[in-house]
Amino acid sequence: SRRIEVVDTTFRDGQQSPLLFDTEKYRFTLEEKKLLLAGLLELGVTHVEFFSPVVGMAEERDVRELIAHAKALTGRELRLLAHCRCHPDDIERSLEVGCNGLNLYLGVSPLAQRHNAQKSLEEAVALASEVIRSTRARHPGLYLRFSAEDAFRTPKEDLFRLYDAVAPYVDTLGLPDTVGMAEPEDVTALVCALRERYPGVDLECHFHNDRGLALANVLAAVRAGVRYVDASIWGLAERSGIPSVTGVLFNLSKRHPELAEQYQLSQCYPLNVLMASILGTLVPYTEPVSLTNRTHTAGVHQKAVLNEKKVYEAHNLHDFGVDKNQLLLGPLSGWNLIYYYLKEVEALEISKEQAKEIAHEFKRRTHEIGRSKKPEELLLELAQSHGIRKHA
Ligand code: HCA
Repeated sequence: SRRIEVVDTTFRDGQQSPLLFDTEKYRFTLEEKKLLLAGLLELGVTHVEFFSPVVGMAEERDVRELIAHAKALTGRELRLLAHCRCHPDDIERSLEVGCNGLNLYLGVSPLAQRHNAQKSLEEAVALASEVIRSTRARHPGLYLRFSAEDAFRTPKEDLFRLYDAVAPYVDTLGLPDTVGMAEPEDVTALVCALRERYPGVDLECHFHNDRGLALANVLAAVRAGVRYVDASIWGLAERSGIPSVTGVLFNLSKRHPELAEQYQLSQCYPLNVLMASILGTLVPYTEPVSLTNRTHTAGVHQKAVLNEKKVYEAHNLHDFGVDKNQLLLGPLSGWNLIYYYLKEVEALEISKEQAKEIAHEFKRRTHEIGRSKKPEELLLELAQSHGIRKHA
């Protein structure tokens, strides 16, 4: 049966993320890339996309080194892909540095044609099909994918015109939502149309998150029959990015339990933490596989979770490597957490009645929290003023 594969593009679209500028990093160092690559391979990712070497000398050197590093780290078969224009130079240099597959692209949406390709539809179709046909002739076994950039703003007849011309020579047709236009229903419709028209060709999706719909669109695409899903660590990519590798695996594995055999899902959270340590920021709070999703702040939630985690933790994040949860002591906490905190964490001899009294005062004085005190300091101060002592 069709095996779903994540295609990681942290080293390509990921390096186009504005977050690399916000953090004044601009690009990952080779050492950082090696660490990230090792993390991806440990998770079981086998498809990794790089810039084509024509992007610059530093990237060219890194791609060479990373390909050697990847082969040294694992005996598994890897698809090491170069993101390439339909340009013979890009193609030859990508193969020369050791890539064993090409992710080719060209846009024929009215805007892309006018501003990028500066070619008529017929010229663009002729260029793509000629370059891809001759690449296939020269490299019969090479993995070739072709994407029509901005597919969702391309009139369907133009998209078909282009894909009809290249489909005989490629393994996979890509479906990029370059500027985050699509809704899940649009995705379903286009994937179904492409599957019907090109039954022998695999499909790949590359969805940008401008509307916050990228992950929902991935779910729709896979349900409709897409095989390859582009993602990156944290979803880093141009503008607001694409789906994160771990968010994709976390969500897809609900309907596709076989992914738990294909991937080491417990490596998801460590991979997100690795990126956090490289960027020097926290794992984003919008990331599904995060400690944030096992953190509780409201008194009602904290009380319930103290007795039964499942009440407010519906997903088994433990399997994805988030092996603890946390209840944050703060202005919204009630006596249950205060009792738990003073008794279990601070090892104080305290009754439930005392905890309720302290909780009452704690609530009254929450305006001090964050100004002059941390919640823990205020609570210990109150416990002391109630004469509460450590266990003997
Ligand atoms: C871009 C290119 C791309 C490529 C997607 C693909 C896009 O930066 O414009 O190769 O499938 O989103 O169209 O990232």
